[in-house]
Amino acid sequence: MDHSNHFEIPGRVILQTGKGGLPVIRVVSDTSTAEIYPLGAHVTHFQRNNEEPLLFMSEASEFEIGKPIRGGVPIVFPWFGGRDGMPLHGFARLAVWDIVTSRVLADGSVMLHFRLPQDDEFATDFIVTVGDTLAMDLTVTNTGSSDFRFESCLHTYFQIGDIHQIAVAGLKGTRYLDALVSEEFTETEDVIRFTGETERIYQDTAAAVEIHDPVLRRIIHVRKSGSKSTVVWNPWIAKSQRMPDFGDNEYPQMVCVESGNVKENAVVLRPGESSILKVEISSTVRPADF
Ligand code: TA6
Repeated sequence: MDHSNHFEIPGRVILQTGKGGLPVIRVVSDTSTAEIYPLGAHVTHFQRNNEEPLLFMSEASEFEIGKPIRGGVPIVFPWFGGRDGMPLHGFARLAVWDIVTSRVLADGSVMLHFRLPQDDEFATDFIVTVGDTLAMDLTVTNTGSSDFRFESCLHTYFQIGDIHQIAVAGLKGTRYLDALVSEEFTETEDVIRFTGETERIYQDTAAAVEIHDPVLRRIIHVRKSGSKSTVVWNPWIAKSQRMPDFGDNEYPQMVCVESGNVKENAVVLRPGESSILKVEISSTVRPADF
């Protein structure tokens, strides 16, 4: 890891010792705060001033080199899901990313640029802009001499008031794979509601998604570009109990809405080509009658 702290900006970008003794970068914009671990270039916290945090972080998460962090925004790359003998969701989130630069922008937001340590086949950059929204750009460039096929996903864990009361809108009419039964369906409902373990991989959708939360009285907006897949996941009770780094009683307070390009939406880059996955997270606070 880059141990120099050239990227620090007094009062804005501060290198601290985080959980598990790992380095963490605390970011302070005019209207929000965030925390990013160089391990995985993992955004673990984003909170707009005077609002509840927008990202969920498991109290049971491990913070250890070589172990995934459970919560926030895991960067899934270069594959989604399991692969024989390889880490779940790829190796990018297990790597310690270099910090290229940081900057305070004219609107009072703060930008940080991370780079995955060099690989001959591809270059991977992650730019996070912390401000009134949380904007994340994952850029992959094929630096090799043959086609490069990969999956990617910003596997975002959102903080919610109660999984039983939220509604996820924006995916009506979209085809999805129900990963629990390995069967394809088309979304017929205006909103998705949760009554049990849910893991749906929506394909060929560029749609923005809204999480309506009457308990925290807000709507979370997930806008994206360069992405054809949206994954919606909640582990519910049994799977929560099977995950050692996830509390048995945490599932009501989180939902994953993941934006990327997975399965049949995987990306193929010819030599020299790049692709950018952009995700922007924001929220609208709703009046008491919501
Ligand atoms: O995206 C859903 C999923 O594949 C679930 O099956 C579960 O394994 C989850 O991802 C784990 O994600 P994480 O990034 O926390 O390891």
